[in-house]
Amino acid sequence: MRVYFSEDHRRHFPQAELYGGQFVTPFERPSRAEYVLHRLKDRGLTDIHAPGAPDRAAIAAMYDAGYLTFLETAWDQWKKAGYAGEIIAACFPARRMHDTRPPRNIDGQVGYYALASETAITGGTWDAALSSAASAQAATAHVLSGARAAFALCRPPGHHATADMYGGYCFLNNAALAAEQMRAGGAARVAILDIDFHHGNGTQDIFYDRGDVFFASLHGAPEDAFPYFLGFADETGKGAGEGANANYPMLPGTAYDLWSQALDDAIARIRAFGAEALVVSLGVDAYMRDPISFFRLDSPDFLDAGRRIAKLGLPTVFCMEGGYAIEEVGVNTVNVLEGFEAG
Ligand code: Q9C
Ligand code: ZN
Repeated sequence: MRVYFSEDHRRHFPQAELYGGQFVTPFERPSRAEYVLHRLKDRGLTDIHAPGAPDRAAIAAMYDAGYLTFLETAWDQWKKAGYAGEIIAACFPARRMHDTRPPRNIDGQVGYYALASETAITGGTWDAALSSAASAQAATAHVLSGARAAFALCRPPGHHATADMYGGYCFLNNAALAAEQMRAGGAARVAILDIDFHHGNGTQDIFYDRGDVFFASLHGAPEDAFPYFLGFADETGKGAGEGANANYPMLPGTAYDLWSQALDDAIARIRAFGAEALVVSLGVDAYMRDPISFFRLDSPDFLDAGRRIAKLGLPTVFCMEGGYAIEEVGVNTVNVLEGFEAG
């Protein structure tokens, strides 16, 4: 399986994540990608390519123009305001306040475009986010040209990003861009399967009223897990998208016996939907030793999950999402890919 990866991911490396009332070294850090890359090479998956330039038109078509301008200019604005630290959101348009009037002031803009405050923006964040999107786009182009599957080793991840909000370590929704590209490339119906521990709120939001893109997410129940305010089982889509959204919220301590039942159900739904192409949001934070998550999957379970996903028989793009048990991120991620190739 071909892999797309950009070294530019390193340009996003904030010093700070707001966690438990303290600033800590971000869980989402550059070494995550290095561990995945190392494991790929160890296992003989050495067909690794740099993605080339991102397709900016495809990004502009999916995204809010004000949001893209914000991401591109936020660091300069922040510096001009005289701030010494990294960009962290500290105010939000909360209930009964205006959430459709972007402020002129940079602090206001940050709160307006952020969905959470754990995610810092630095001088290299925008270029890194673009390079991550470029990997997803290149992997998708490769699959559209006839390959069975490709892996986009995206960093930063994407599935929490909506068309106009960043957060949860995400800025551009790589999997959503891949799915839309599959549609443009001729797949009448596309499915996105999100196995990251966290609900893919951004992906769900982008396609919620669309009947041509099915979204299924396996995740920690919103009552207990970030992003807290979306991902309930009764979110089934709206308008033309009614029935094209499937959430599988699960409780703390969920292990592979239950998780794999949800996976099988999601796979059956994708088959019934008639998807012609598949995008997998490949997070491995469902792992038992993940430091910020509460499922109990073990490394061999990821092999089995890959095998089950392969049974769909669809052209498939894998986009890297989360996974924070740093040293095991490589093994678990590549296990999904190897399971898929064996299945
Ligand atoms: N106390 C991804 O896996 N912080 N993002 C949660 C928990 C945000 C995860 C705080 C986690 C975001 C791509
Ligand atoms: Zn996650």
